[in-house]
Amino acid sequence: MITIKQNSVFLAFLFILMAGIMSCKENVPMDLAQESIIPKPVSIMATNSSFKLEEGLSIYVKGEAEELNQIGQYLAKTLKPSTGFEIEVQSTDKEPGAGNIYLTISDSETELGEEGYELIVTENLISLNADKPAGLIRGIQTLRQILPPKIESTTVEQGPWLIATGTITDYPDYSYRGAMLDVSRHFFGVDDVKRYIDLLTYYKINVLHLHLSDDQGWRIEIKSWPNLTTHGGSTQVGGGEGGYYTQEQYKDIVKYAQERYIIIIPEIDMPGHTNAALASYPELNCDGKATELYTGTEVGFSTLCIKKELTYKFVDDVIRELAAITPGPYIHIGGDESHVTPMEDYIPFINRVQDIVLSHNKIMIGWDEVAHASLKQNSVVQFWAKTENAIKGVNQSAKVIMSPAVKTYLDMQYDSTTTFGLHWAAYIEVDSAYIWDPATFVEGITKENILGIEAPLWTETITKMDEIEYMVFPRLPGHAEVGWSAPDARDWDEYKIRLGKHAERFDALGINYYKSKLVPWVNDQE
Ligand code: NGO
Repeated sequence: MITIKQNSVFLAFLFILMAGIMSCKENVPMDLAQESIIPKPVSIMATNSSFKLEEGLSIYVKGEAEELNQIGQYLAKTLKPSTGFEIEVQSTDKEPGAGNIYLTISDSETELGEEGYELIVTENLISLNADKPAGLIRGIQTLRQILPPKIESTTVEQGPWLIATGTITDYPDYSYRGAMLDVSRHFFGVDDVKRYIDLLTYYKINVLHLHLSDDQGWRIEIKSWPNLTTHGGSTQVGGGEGGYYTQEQYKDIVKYAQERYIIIIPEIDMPGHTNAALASYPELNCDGKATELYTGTEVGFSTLCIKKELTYKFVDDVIRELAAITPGPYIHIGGDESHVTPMEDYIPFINRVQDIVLSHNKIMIGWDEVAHASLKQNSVVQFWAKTENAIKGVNQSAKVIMSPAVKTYLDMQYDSTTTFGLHWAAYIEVDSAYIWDPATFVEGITKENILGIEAPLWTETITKMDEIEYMVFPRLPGHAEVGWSAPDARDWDEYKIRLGKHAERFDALGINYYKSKLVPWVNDQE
């Protein structure tokens, strides 16, 4: 039997409970550990409540540094279209009041490193802390991914903009996580490249390698050799009009990438894959005659004239001009498939080009064939086809970028029904692109030898942005996770569910993606 005293204790308890529920009616319970973040963070600690993003909030950055202010502006701009909020960015030296976002750089270095971050969401505040500015940009992508998918909408949407509370601590497994875009076989303008950069940013990729020259087109203005672009850039595969970037446009791309802490690596492919240059300047040919422009898709038929001194003046001019507008540390010199350059010419050519790259204070990267040459300290080998080449590189103490065609080539078709793309290396379904470990893929190449991974998109068959997106999504998020998250944290069966939930984000971002049957797409289940 319940006594009156017990009854009143019970009522008081009920009152406190109700008051509690009412006072935090805003703070809907949510579980941060259930959010689908790609790449998967190192650790998530959920505290099972929520923060609500509301009109009037500000982004506070600690200190006066212009770089932090810019990152604050980037976040404000990202949140604006869908929320409609005019978010002010203010500098401060103490923790801001409730309802705001607070970006800070640690006073001393921690385990977070170059790109790590700690995101702490409480009912009152979102704080994002990093050792370096790049970490804040990476953490902002996580913040975007734990907001409702419609946060990516380009038009104003209704909230509530709820975020689950807790702490995410995160940093990458590999420091180099790249994507490559071939703008030579088909040309893609500045706006397409910027969109590509935005999509890479969302998955914490930090390198965009641009394949700027090939047989079919020269795509970067070189002021001392103007015909390269006016003639060599005037067509593309299939005979379309091609195009090129002026140096000003290239600098604009570099700056856009830099604001997202992505480096641009320019590639001038040589001594093979050079028909566009050979067609633009007769004197670059051994016989002094210009070749015809080429709009087919064969490879391996062209070569610079190794024995002419002018060839090295040409290479030096090109690398000098490129190095001057490329703040990143690398220049890629191609070196692949030089089938008509005898090995006794190929080796001294690469050695000399390597010296030219070094003389302009850049680090040389080459496709795996360059390991036949004598690699200098710091030169990097990009493994794509031949394991024995990659091992030759490692034996010379070079670091390797892992781009095995059978796993990372984004131009490989998903299966035999895919409309665009090639399949010379493999059909690569979404699971196959995800299930591999760079550190065990090639016997004899271990994690210490590896700089990171890169997923190249060659564009012999790809003509527009929609087609780029179809080949890149949904494989790119998987490559991003292979580069960022440690192997023991990766599991296809768990990943495919997270990926399936990104469908709503792809839709909001307007991405044209391949709806693989292997993935449980959340927008199919509604
Ligand atoms: C190869 C070749 C490229 C092709 C690509 C097509 C490398 C490094 N060289 O990769 O010229 O476009 O395959 O998949």
